Amino acid sequence: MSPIRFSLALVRPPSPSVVEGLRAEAGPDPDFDSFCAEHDGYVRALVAAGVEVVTMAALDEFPDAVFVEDAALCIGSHATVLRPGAPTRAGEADAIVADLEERFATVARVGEGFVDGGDILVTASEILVGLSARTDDTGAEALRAAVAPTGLPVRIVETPPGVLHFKTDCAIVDDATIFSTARLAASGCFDGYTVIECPAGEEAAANLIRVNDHVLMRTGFPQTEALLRDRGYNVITVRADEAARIDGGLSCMSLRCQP
Ligand code: CIR
Repeated sequence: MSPIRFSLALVRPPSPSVVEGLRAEAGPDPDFDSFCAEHDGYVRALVAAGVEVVTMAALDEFPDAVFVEDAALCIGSHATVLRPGAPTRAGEADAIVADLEERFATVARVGEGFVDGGDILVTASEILVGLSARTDDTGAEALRAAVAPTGLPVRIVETPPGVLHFKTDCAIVDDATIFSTARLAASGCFDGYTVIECPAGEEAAANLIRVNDHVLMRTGFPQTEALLRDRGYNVITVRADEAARIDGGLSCMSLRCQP
């Protein structure tokens, strides 16, 4: 199963409550209208990369629900409903079940502990789960059981201290090539993979996504963009400044899949 080929992406538009989204450090609220405009641009980029985009209902009761990746994991025709680790996000799991059941042959659930989709990196050969403030051992072990039908082994690793999610700092860009910050790569968790290191000072660009023949990355990181273009990637830049105000990036705003 290819970790970079997708036919479908599920997204959830921001709702007005997104201005109350969680953030690790106090800072200005996102602007709702600008967030919507940026989300539209993100959807256009996904379409340009060749996926059909399904827009699920916005959820005003969950300010962070636009970050739909944290509530589920989709691999082939198997979906897994996760258990987001932030108390205000727990209900996003139940809210996504019907959308998954409509589209996937099998839907499993993580029944205990906590695991956010932002802490899960799927490669061609394994599923890496980064323990973090949102993902614990119990959740990671429950995920191991829930994804058994995919045949991919789960490897539990560490997320660097102070980094929200494992994928805040890395992304898969080819079957066995990872784009990673130096601080995450230094942990050795990508030994055996080819690693492209994120330029120092542009760590906020590391949460990019490979979608079919394109790499989608945030606008405003010229060294990263040049590095990826030099390596031959077709880069699409996407503005995501409002999501960044509440610690969101590109991977978390869609569930990319091939059901
Ligand atoms: C949160 O703190 O949960 C949201 N404000 C941001 C979630 C970003 N999700 C992700 O990187 N997977």
